[in-house]
Amino acid sequence: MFDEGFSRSFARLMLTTALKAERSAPSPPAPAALEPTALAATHAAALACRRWVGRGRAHDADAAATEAMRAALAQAPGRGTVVVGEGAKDRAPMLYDNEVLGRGGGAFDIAVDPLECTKLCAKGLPGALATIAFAQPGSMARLACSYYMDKIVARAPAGDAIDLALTPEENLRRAAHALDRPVAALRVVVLDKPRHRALIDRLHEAGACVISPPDGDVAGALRALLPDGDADLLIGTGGTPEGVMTACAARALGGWMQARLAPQREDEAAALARAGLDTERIYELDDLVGGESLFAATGVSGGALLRAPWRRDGELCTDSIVIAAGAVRRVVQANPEEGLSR
Ligand code: FBP
Repeated sequence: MFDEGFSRSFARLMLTTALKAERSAPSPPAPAALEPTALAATHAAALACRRWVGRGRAHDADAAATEAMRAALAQAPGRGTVVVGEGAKDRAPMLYDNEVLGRGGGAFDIAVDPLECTKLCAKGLPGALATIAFAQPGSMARLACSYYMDKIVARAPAGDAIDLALTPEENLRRAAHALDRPVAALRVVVLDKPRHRALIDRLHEAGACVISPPDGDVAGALRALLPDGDADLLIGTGGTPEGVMTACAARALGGWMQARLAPQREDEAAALARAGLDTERIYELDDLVGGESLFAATGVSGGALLRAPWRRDGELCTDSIVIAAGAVRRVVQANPEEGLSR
């Protein structure tokens, strides 16, 4: 139909256009450069839900944290896509999967739980956190239709020795060998959930010390990942968004993690099947987050990891942790108290 000369010019034109588009696409901000955005988002969420601590209103606390985080992320110097957000499994307020936030520019991925441990917040118990993680665009696992996953988390050298496919007893044995300690000296975090009863019994039987908070496997994983953490391993089934955020912390710290999708309800299992996701597959850390990442959290209801917001000289202060580029930073942020809801 067209002569050869025309086809060649057309192909050249298409190539030039594609190259120009590539050149003009804004480059993604490095996750570590997004630290101020992450800290602003978790700080705002923690302050917004502070008035709901101990009020028995989990939904209101979640909604306040979510709205504050959404407003803070709208100011991000880039275009963040929510890859996995908490909320769908409990029909709670959420930042929606595929929601795009920010002032435009280079793209980045977001995993988020504006209020991790909603129930602890509602009950006024320690452990609730505002949490977020960022990673290079396209690098976070697309697992939004999954609510739960089996997780195993550790820092080196135990991490290099263990495997989710092995029994808990074998993992304890290998971790103990790697750490040159007896199994009795190992500390393992497992959430205190009915589904973990048999696992906890087996770990006790094997001689390990089991730490069982009622909720909070992000904080539990940090106990096993941070260089000064007081645990050696986290094992068990918990939320998928929490898992992806944990992977971002693990990757940024040079830690170790594996996960496997573990649907807890029929609708979840059906959604995984529809999406063609394999519940046998073991996701390595690189599968969960394949690029540079950052994790940040701010304390909401207090606890060993992060303080609840507090007043100081007419200012409201928050306590945050940010993990990026192999480093852990503790950050106190202050806001003039005037105008803030109590
Ligand atoms: P929420 O923010 O949903 O309250 O999460 C608390 C938590 O304990 C997570 O840390 C954990 O991953 C998840 O719940 C486990 O889910 P469930 O409470 O349904 O067992």
